Amino acid sequence: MYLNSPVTQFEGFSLSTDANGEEVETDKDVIELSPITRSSLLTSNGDSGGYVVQRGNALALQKSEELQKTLINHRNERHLVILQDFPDPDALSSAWAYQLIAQKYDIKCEIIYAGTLSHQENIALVKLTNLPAQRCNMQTLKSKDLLSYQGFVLIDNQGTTSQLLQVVKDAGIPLVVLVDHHSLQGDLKAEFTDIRPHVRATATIFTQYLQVGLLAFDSSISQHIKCATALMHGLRSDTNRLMQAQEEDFMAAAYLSKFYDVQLLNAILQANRSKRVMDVIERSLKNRIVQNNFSIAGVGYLRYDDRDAIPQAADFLVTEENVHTAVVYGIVHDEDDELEIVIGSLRTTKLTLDPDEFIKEAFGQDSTGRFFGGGRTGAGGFEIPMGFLSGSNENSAYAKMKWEVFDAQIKQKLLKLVNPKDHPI
Ligand SMILES: [Mn+2]
Repeated sequence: MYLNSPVTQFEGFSLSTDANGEEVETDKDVIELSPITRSSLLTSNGDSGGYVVQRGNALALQKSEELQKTLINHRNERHLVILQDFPDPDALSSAWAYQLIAQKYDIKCEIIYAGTLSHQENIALVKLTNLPAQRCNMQTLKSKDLLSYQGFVLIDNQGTTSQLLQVVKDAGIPLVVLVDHHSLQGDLKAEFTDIRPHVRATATIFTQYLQVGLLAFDSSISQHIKCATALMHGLRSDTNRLMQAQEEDFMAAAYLSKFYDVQLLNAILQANRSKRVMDVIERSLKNRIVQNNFSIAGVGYLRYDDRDAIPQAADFLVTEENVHTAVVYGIVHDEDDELEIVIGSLRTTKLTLDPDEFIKEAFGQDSTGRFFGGGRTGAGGFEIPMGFLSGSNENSAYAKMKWEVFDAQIKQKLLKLVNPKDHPI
């Protein structure tokens, strides 16, 4: 079943936040270490109800100390920080925070992604803050001197959404650090792992690392102000402007509020949509079918650079009355490589719908056992490579037929879950 019962959700929540006697023990384990300052996390919540925060923070503190040890072990190395092919603000800002932290341990990090920055806000974020992330496709990465990197790092992803993973694996580069808040996607082993699916944004996790002293932000350093602004943007965008934020996320936002630049954030948020994105949203409106409070829309073919129009269309469709979940998908084509891929986004406001389970159940796995997609609270996505059927779209009859087949198949798979009664197994 893809639906979590409200009870399960509640239990999941209380498990991660409940106070109990173990807390003291957890503290004891780590108290021996560390130059990390414990004060900012653990003493700020002495009032009633503070235990909820404390419990989460004991984990944050423990993880920060583990991360610090790992960084110390890797002093003077060079690492590749790999983001998903189409990085979002949460990934971009968290990677930047990681780079700044690692710098303190004389580790040089290059932040790379294989796809493109498609969302207008992401382009604005990178430009306005000088965020040090670089596009690097598979060819470019292969042509680098891969022996000069002693490790790679995955942030806000677990390798399943990056084409670059295989290249670094083939080159024998070890996975040093893995930090994410999506549900567990595979069996990648990292020297340091911090996967916390109950936290709403990776930016929250990195803000906690900063807060306990892995790097002290200084409001007289412009780079710190910009990174704090980026983290605030990442945190807001992964929590639906804090609407889905939990206490930990709010605490992180409160910390960032001491450093971030409101005007800069405003400038990032006011980036305008391109006409092509508006056209995709228009297509999604025209093509949508609404059944059982699900709105489903195929938008046909899109250019690679406009890929982010799909989640934006889903964001829009989910705002319709009597709709709690929207799924938008299209065929994205990369003109250079004749490569085509079906890309889809899900947005939901239904608390009991788990996007990760929904997408995994709807689309299943490929022949290697890898799921076509997954998700987190409120949002999910999927990518289905078209392989042999890619290209030849100059034959418009073929292109049309191809779209119709994929459109029909995706709808069938989704509607099986939307109207389970109509599709007895
Ligand atoms: Mn995220």
